[in-house]
Amino acid sequence: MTADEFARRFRIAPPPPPTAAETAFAREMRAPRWVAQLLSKRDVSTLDGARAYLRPTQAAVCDSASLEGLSEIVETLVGIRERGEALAIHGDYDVDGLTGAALLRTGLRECGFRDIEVFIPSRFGEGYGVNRATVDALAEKGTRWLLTVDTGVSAVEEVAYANERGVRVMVTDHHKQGPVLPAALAIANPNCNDSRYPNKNLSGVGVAFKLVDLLVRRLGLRVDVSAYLDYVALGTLADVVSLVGENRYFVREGLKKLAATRRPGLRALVRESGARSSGLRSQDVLFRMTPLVNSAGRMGNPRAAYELLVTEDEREASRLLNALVKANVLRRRIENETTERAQRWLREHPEELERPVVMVTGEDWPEEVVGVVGIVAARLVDRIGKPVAVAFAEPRTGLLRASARGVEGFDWHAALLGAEDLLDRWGGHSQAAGFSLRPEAVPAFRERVCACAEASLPARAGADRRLTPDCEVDFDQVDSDTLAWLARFEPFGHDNEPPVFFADGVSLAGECRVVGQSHLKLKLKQNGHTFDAIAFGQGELRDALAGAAKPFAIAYSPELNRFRDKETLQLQVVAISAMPEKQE
Ligand SMILES: [Mn+2]
Repeated sequence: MTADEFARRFRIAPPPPPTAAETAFAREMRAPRWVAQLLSKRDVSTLDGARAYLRPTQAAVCDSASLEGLSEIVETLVGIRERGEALAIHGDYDVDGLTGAALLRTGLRECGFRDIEVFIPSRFGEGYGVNRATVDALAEKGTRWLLTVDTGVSAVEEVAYANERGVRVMVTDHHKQGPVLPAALAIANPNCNDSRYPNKNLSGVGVAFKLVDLLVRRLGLRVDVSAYLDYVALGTLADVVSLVGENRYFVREGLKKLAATRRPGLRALVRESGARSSGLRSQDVLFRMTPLVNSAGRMGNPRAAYELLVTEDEREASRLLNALVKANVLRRRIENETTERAQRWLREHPEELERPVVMVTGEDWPEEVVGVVGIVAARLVDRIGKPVAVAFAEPRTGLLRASARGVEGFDWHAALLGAEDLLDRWGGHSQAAGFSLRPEAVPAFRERVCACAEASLPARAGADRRLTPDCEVDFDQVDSDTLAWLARFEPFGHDNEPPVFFADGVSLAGECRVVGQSHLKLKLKQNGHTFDAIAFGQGELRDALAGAAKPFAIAYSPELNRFRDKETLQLQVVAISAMPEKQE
């Protein structure tokens, strides 16, 4: 690694010092100044606000009845229940859609529904959303009612077809609507244009929870709906929606429910995650549980994951979990192969990297890549720092099928909406979307999305990556109290990222060695205070650090390290800067 790379890779901008107001607020709260700084970043500047944020209660939860369309769905369901008619639930193959379907199935059964059938689409074949084949299957069986979760708001044609075949559709979804709404019996979706529901960040499983909550109230049943927050936490974290407002409460409570869940499948997942006995954290769910649940769908068998979520049998739970573990190993292999394919494509088309939006169009890729192109796009975004779409030619249809991931400042949903006339199918959010198009439409599509990016992204996006930690915290202020305060900000996730501290004038205090694949284990000191530290994936810095003549700055977060019953405070080093940038 050259000195130049060293400098480019680690640009740490010192965070602004606390303002007078923040310092005063910290004193009022009897908290360290960084706590006030973090709270003010989250728009909290009063004692009441701080209490509500650090210890969210039920008061954060919005009234389920205020979600438009939900009351109509509940009334229809009450009729279906009274008449004992068959009901089909249509979910999705990702964790949000799977937990949503599982929550609805379990919740409706607890409310006395007997005849429920659940559909989970496959990524392979028809792909995302309601399709005609499902409608046909229902019509032939004589099932007249279809309830969607995490999908449906863009199924205009499919719902029209269902109406033709005598199947009435009730939509619960959280995706942004298109220009036309489907002719469903009712649509409950906080992201419909005219919805005034305050939480636009509700996940698909969150909407399902609202439905069961309202239904339980309507039927006057004594059902503890909070028991369903285990599903809500899992789907909400996996969908990477904003963890603010009621979502923060749902995930915080839901993680407790998940840690103590009685559902055999969820218990097996928690065990497999290797979560600490002291409590399940969002990281355990995001990095260990959701990849497993997702792997089934990525490898073409989402049903196994759904069955795991709802099974009441311990033996079946461990059998299904094993299947998921195997699928996950396979997923990892295909993901690596596909990443290599995409990188090879980019080497062969270097001009593509010059564009503001990068689109890889793989030909002759095997269909199995369909489950991993989204992850590969995300990996490329990480490296390139620009919006990326990864597409491959689907042999069955001759269409290019793509998965897209974004960067801040670029909205894939808006870009796709602006290119809708060139697309076959599309859907998604601002940061993650999927679409398909005819190969001949690619040049025009490229131009359209690149123009969209040029209008919205700063000129040198991706070229200059810097890290601005949240607040400056010197080593002499780091102790077990720091960890206790940090824990109050959990659960971490989207829009509530784990705080990153800044410390300058840091130097090596002895140990500095590479452990595992490429991690750096080191001892750091600042003003006479010394800590053990770990820097994941930064092993290549060892020589540069060992030879560093001057102190350096770090971005870090303190954590408790447990090793053989021994607990020590160590620093997780996010980045090391040989030469921290002066503030501009
Ligand atoms: Mn979703």
